[in-house]
Amino acid sequence: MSKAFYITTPIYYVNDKPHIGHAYTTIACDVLARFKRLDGYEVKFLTGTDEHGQKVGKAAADKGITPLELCDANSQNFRDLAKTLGISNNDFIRTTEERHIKACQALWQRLEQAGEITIGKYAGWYAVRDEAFYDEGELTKGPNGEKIAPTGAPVEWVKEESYFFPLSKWQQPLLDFYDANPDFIAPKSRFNEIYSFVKGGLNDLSISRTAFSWGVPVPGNPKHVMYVWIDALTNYITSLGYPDESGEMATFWPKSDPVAIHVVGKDIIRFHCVYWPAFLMAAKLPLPRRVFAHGWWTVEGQKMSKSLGNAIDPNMLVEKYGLDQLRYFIMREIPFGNDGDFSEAAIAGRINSELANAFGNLAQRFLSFIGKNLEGVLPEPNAYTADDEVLLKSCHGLLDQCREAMERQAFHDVIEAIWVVVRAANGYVDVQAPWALRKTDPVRMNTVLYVLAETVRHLAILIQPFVPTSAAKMLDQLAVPETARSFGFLGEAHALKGGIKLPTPTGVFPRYGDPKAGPNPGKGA
Ligand code: ME8
Repeated sequence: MSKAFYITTPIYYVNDKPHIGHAYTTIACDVLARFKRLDGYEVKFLTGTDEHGQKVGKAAADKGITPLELCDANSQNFRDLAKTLGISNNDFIRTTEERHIKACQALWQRLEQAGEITIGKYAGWYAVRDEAFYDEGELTKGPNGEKIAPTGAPVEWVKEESYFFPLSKWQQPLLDFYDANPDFIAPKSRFNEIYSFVKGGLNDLSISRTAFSWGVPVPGNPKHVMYVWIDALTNYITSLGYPDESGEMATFWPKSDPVAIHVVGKDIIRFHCVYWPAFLMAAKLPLPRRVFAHGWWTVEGQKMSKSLGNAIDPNMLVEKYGLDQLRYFIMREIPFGNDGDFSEAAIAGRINSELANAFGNLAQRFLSFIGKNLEGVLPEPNAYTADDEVLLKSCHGLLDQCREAMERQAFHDVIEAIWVVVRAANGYVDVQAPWALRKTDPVRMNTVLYVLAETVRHLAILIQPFVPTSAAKMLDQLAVPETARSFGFLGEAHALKGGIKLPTPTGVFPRYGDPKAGPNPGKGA
């Protein structure tokens, strides 16, 4: 039976244009999904758009269109982005879909039947921009003396009939759960942040609104629509077919040994690490395995904002630098979990030093040498020297290292482990100098070229999740069949056969020119 793995991005609000921040989360999830598939898992990968709430209602009204018209247009931008980024999601959910409304209402009824929903009156502060409630004590004064939320969003006093979820009652069960599952929230700093937040006490949560109607109607009382976060979080099980608990629910949301990982930005951890597990516990449904909250990108040292107009369009980056180049950079530049800064100088630098010079050249040099001098035939190896054994051993040990880092969602560590071998292989070329051996010791030259080919085969197989198109080109050039590119083919048992004919090599990772003036190197790369 195959192992299951479920990976989700947040569902993005449709009132924003997709930018580098959204691309980041989605690419990270795609890398994980691809890694797990190559490692033999049955993977479900979900992304989508969050389409209800007061914010969307208001934005549509401002434009003079219906909320659904706004959602249709803007949801498509996220779907198109996923395509541009080469994302391998198996489902794209929209919260306005019938299947989702059905799932939300089923979850609501289940909570109601469990005695977890009561009706009362809500009076308090609400920030439409954040779609979040705030306590008086959390508010500060804005520039004009008005009250603002900790995020800087304006708040309004809301007083209306509302349904409530008794979140306070779940304080201790949540703390017990965190204690028993210290890996539920990653990285550790976020775990600590949530733990102390919950320890500080929880207020019951208003979970319905009557002031607007753009939402999922509360079953039996359609004057109310559900609070947008109860609606949004439910998407993770809607996609699995909930309320039907067989099928994908049984596979990807199992009763024990959870397999789901939610990757989110650090801005929305409270919703994912406090509300979501509390709703699930109250509904007596299983919990996901982990919420990983990554850090925040700034751009050229500045926070991205609508007013500054500095949000970076990922489509532009793909056009300018190439898709794999962007995917590699974004996963390499900052340790996953930390904040980071996006700069064009940094992406150009990594493309040239790491992809073009280090990895691209490693493959290109020996492949064109074989093409020119050996009629493109991969030579048979002879007896291995200690240097050969060391390099091959480091290749054979890579999968375990990558797996271990991937279990922690430490993408940067996976890349670094691969690059340790890239650097070792370049050092090996310098020491062995195969080009000089052609005249002096062709037998030894054959072995060196073979060891390099076998090394690049390992590196290219393992780097596929990050740079799928380029890795595929590299594997094509080594004549590795498409059916022999999963992690099961790593190691000696599936080593390349000497004597095979290799296709004419072409460069896989071109250099990027002057970032301001240069031609696009990534095109077609
Ligand atoms: O919060 N740096 O949607 P959203 C890194 N609909 N990541 C960033 C980023 C940045 N500067 N800006 C955005 C919502 N992100 C809800 C989610 S889930 C049930 C509902 C990414 O459109 C990051 O993943 O505001 C963040 O959590 C997400 O976009 C917020 O997307």
